[in-house]
Amino acid sequence: MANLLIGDIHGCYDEFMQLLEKASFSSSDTLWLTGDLVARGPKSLEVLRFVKLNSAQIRLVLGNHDLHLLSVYAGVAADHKKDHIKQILSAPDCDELINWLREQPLIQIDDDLKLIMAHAGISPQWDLATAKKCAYDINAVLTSDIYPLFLDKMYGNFPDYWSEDLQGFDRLRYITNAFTRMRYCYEDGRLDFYCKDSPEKAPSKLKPWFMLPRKIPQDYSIAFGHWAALNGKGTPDHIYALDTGCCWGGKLTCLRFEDKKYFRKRNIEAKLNK
Ligand SMILES: [Mn+2]
Repeated sequence: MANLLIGDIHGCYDEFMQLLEKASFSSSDTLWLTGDLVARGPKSLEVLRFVKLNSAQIRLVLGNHDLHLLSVYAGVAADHKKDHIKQILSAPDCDELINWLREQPLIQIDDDLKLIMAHAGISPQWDLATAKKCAYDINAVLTSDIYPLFLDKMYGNFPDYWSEDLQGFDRLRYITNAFTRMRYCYEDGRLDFYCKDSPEKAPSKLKPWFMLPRKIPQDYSIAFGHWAALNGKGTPDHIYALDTGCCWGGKLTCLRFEDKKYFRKRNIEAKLNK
């Protein structure tokens, strides 16, 4: 009956399967996946099929690459060759996979476990009720008939500051960016999308989002992925960075929430090349 939290899989299906075995994943467990199931790694189609098939015991959030796949499918964004998502787009079950994917949320909250998960994190400007409402609004538009229009308007770095007064696509763009792309913030909570350095090298005016004072209740843990350069390190207690860059030759990480035990699987090709 364990809750197993796994970082960004990014098409690394073989490592995902090996990690489930290593963590003794069984039919009574719940898997929490931080999103970015697809792109970069070689087997995105296999990952999507597995997650959809086992969705009754999986809690998933969408990442920026999952949203990009939806955009390519909807015809509003270009396919990057390095993403290896062609297999998905030409698969016989493509429509079913995509329609299932766009029903997935941007946040998972378990009030008994006191655990929250989002792909990049939770905006420091949001309390829990606001985060829930914002995630709900993206889910509503993604599951509507106008979802291609939303995806077309989704790209861009602004607005970078949350306000209750934001409206329409500006509001939806801020929400999507905070949940799926955020790394650094200014002291006042404004988002930055330009700095790619690790926290030691970043300008002092920028702080990782999780180092700012939070409005989320202190007794809740937060799990997130997206930021492979952290390599799982440098977060405060009860904040878990789970993307350890498997698709970049790093590892796929699983955290068993009950006893905080970690399981890891190295990228298979990186292992072979060693
Ligand atoms: Mn990501």
